[in-house]
Amino acid sequence: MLERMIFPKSLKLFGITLYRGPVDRAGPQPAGTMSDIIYVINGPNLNMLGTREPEKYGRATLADVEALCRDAARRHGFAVEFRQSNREGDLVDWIQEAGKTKATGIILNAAAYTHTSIAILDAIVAAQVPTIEVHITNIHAREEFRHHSYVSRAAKAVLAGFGIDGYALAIEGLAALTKPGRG
Ligand code: CA2
Repeated sequence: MLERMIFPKSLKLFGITLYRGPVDRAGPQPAGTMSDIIYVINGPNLNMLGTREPEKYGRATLADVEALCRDAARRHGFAVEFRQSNREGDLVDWIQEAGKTKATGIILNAAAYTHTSIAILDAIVAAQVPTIEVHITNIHAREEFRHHSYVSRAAKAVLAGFGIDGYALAIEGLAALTKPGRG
């Protein structure tokens, strides 16, 4: 309470409203402004990272991926909403949330839903938030059914095959893309 009085969330000075950032995580964003939040959204089975199939997905856990993302994001002044779910609808809800809160970007590893989900594609299109698709493995060097991605149709960029470093690289890319005057 006292903090809110000393450091208000917004301050109107000479007709200009200044917003303190990072603003309330995932809270509503004033009309027309972009938050400094990036959503890192992970799909089904990625909670098992580091516990099975290390030859394919490596030994790092999802907690390691989160730490990596927070580190990369901090370098660019982004706050991170890091999420994982095994349910398609959760991914859709979070993409919508990123749109409503005017997130700076979404880093999305939709895992197997990449190859099946028109619902996730529709959510990305509707959200109008730059979305970087990430895959730990090179999906094009794997089974035929992994070669097609619905997500790619709406993604600003795609990274596949860099292992978990792809997440950090995606955040670097997002920072470059969202610099004023770029796009
Ligand atoms: O390479 C990727 O990041 C994938 O998105 C991973 C998905 C796969 O369905 C996509 O084709 C490519 C699978 C995620 C499963 O993750 C596991 C991790 C450890 C152990 C078992 C599964």
